[in-house]
Amino acid sequence: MPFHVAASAVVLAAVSSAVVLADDSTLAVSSFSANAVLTFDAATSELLGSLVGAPALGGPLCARIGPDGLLYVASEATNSILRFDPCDGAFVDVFIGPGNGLNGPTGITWTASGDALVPSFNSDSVLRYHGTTGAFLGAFVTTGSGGLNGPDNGTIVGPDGHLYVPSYWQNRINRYNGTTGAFMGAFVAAIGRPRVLIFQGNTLYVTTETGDGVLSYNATNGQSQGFFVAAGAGGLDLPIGMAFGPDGDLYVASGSQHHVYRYDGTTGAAKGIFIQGGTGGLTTPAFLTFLPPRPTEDLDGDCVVNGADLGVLLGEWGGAGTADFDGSGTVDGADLGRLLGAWSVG
Ligand SMILES: [Ca+2]
Ligand SMILES: [Ca+2]
Ligand SMILES: [Ca+2]
Repeated sequence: MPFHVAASAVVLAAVSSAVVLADDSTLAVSSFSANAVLTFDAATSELLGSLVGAPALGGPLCARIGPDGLLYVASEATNSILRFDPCDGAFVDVFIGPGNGLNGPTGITWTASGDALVPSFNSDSVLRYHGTTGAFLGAFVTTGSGGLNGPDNGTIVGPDGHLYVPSYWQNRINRYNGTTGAFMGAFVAAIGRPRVLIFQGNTLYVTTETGDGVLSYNATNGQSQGFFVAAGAGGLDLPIGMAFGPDGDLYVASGSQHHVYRYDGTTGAAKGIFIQGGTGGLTTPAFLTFLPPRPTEDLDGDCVVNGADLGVLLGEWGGAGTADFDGSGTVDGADLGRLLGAWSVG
């Protein structure tokens, strides 16, 4: 389990230098053709390992942190939505299994009321599931509504609460009512093979496979703002996965070259290849997700905040130490309160 080994190495480093924990972010990359979700150090791009233990991971597309803090992975080839612990990469459970309406699930997103919505690529619909139990609640967007054809992995509930669906074969981004699922019209009427959508500020960013770049739109009215990452910038071809990093840069993955490229998050200017295609078997990087750093209250780095961490804190009581969460210079009751507040996280 290489992911665990790498995580332990980070912890050992943290013991000698508490600063290491502050830059502990991980980039998860769904490697569609390798049937794996690989993890990389977000600062150095070093390969850490992969999500482990899933019984049936095939053709992973969207991998998104859910309302419960777990990592949800759409496993298209096995008609499943799987859950993983984003801290140690361990498999948690099958949240939605085959036979619940799924026919090529590409993504997952959540309504304001907490239901999970899953685009089903081959049935041209978006299905609704109970957000806690995963129970199938029927079609949210019915088959072919608004001409939907190939709802893809960037499907997401936008800042206005409505559902935005990249309709792959239709070359369009459709909008559906976030409460009823009713078609509201094409938000973007013409875009070549749209894949991943990101709302940031008042801008909608979209990877376009055939456009070889990242297009940008006014997030309120869909008005085009042109290319943010120009066609072919830095060598980019067939972009699919995309995410903004904690450093503010935009990371964009090429489905044909298998690289993860890096672009200035403000100007869109190319900054080179961040992860080389083939690293750790990386092929067809279809989705990028930056995972939250491990909670600082997890002092021993085992991804659980429990008595072991309390023991570390008590051992430092009254002095300086890694348990001085608030930086007051002393490990005391305020730090204890924080640890107890984070208890059993992981
Ligand atoms: Ca279709
Ligand atoms: Ca711990
Ligand atoms: Ca303190």
